[in-house]
Amino acid sequence: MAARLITLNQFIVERQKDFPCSEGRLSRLLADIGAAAKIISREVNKAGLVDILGADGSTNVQGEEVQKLDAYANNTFISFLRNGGECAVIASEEDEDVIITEDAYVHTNPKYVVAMDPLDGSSNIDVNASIGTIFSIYRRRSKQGEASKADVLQKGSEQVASGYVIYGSSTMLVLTTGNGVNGFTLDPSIGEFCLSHPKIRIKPDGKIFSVNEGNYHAFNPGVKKFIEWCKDPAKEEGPLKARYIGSLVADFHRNLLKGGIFMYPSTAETPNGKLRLVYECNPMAFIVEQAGGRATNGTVRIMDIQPTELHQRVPYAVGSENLMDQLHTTLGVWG
Ligand code: AHM
Ligand code: MG
Repeated sequence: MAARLITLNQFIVERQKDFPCSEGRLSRLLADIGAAAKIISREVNKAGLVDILGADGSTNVQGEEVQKLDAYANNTFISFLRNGGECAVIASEEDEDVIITEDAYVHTNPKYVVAMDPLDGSSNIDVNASIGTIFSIYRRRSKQGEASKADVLQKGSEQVASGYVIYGSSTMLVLTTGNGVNGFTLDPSIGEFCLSHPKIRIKPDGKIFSVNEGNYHAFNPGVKKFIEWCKDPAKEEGPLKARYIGSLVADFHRNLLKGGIFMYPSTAETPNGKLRLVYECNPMAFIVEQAGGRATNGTVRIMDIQPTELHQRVPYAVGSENLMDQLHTTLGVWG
């Protein structure tokens, strides 16, 4: 008998049964995110055929060139989240301030807020390498009609759900709602995300390290020492493999499935590293912890950091438990 096919929406509905008091509103929000991801996947797949590649000329709040697909992905997510009526506030990498979406839905009292990077790794778009969407869901804290930025500035440990979509050789959505991690692959023939990677666990011992070694000269001595440890052929397991795409979702996804560590450390010029706490580091941290791994800034668990700004950056290390232990032992700042 053929294995039972479970779509993302069926999976979400089945999980909802575990919470008898649930009103199904998170399920609807997750379904909206899945629907937006399918549309973006379609556009990403045909990006080389239509005039959607390359810069559209404007710059985002990080001072980076906005690619047309970035703007498309941002607009698509905002439109689905706004019209879905379950989201009170959206924070996006592409927008300087939060977008209050409850205005048209004050009567339904949306219960959630979403932080997202609609299209991460955008420098990879025009060379056809993998890119992704990252999202994070929190319960709103404000009263009905009073949604604000404060609703988004919550610690990662408060996340209700998080996930990412990788637009790779196939499109996959990886999701946690705090009860393990599951991966769904988009079957383009039926237009559905189908459960393909149930109960993902990250190996405690990984064999891959991922870091932009072009910045080696600027890393602090502890980070340099750890990189030398990774490459050391004399250790029992031999040297680790170096793999770096330069697209967080793709680097993270590979390490999640194969075991490894990803780092974007600080340098003297960039004391907070590059990656953004709220919509890049926290969602991935929730996933990796749910899969048995760890995520820190080298000193502190990422999900324990109180964000003070929407686009705040943090040094980031994420991956397999034993590699993270080795990193902290080398840096000398973790138990
Ligand atoms: P983006 O949000 O502007 O796309 O930048 C984030 C990306 C991550 O996907 C990736 O991990 C990192 O930037 C790579 O940076 P670098 O090219 O400095 O190694
Ligand atoms: Mg990004």
